[in-house]
Amino acid sequence: MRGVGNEKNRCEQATVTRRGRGQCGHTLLEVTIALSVMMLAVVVYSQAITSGIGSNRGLEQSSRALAAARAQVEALRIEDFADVYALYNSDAADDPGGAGTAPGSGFAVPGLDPIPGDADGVAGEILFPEGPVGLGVDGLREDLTTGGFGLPFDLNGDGLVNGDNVAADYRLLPVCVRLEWRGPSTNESLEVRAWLSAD
Ligand SMILES: [Ca+2]
Ligand SMILES: [Ca+2]
Ligand SMILES: [Ca+2]
Repeated sequence: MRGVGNEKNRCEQATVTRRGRGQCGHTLLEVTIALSVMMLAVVVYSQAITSGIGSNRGLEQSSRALAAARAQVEALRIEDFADVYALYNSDAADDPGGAGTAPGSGFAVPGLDPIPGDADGVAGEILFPEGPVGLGVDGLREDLTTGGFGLPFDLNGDGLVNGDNVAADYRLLPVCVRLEWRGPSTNESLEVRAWLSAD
């Protein structure tokens, strides 16, 4: 009888031992899965934070760009209207106060980095409807259909819409203030357009 009892105890011990190993293995699997889920959650959470930071920075840059573009349009409005084109075009030779004395077409915006390869190294640019006049000299054109300026239009009010240079006698002046900057993940741009007049 004692031998049978011992045999029974060994069987129970063996059964307990097997259950213990089974439970232990199952627990490790659960822990492993739980850790994996936690790691995934941490990764997703950190990506959400990074994305949020980039998004906030992008919005802040866009807001800064829009404010800068509007301020630039206002700066043009308060200038002597007849001089606006010569003051803010890209040609330094026609500057009213002497060559190279005018602000010109490019302007920097604090907090906005120019895009890689930017020609003048600043994010802001002022554009007018300019094109070849006569022997290929650039001038202010009222018949230019490119650039989104809303032309052709009789800018100097002489009743004609032609290819003459109206830089000296324009009465209406279409302008585009464009900003191109390096955003958090890609290059960004923004344009504000206006028609200036003497009034
Ligand atoms: Ca100029
Ligand atoms: Ca530029
Ligand atoms: Ca005209």
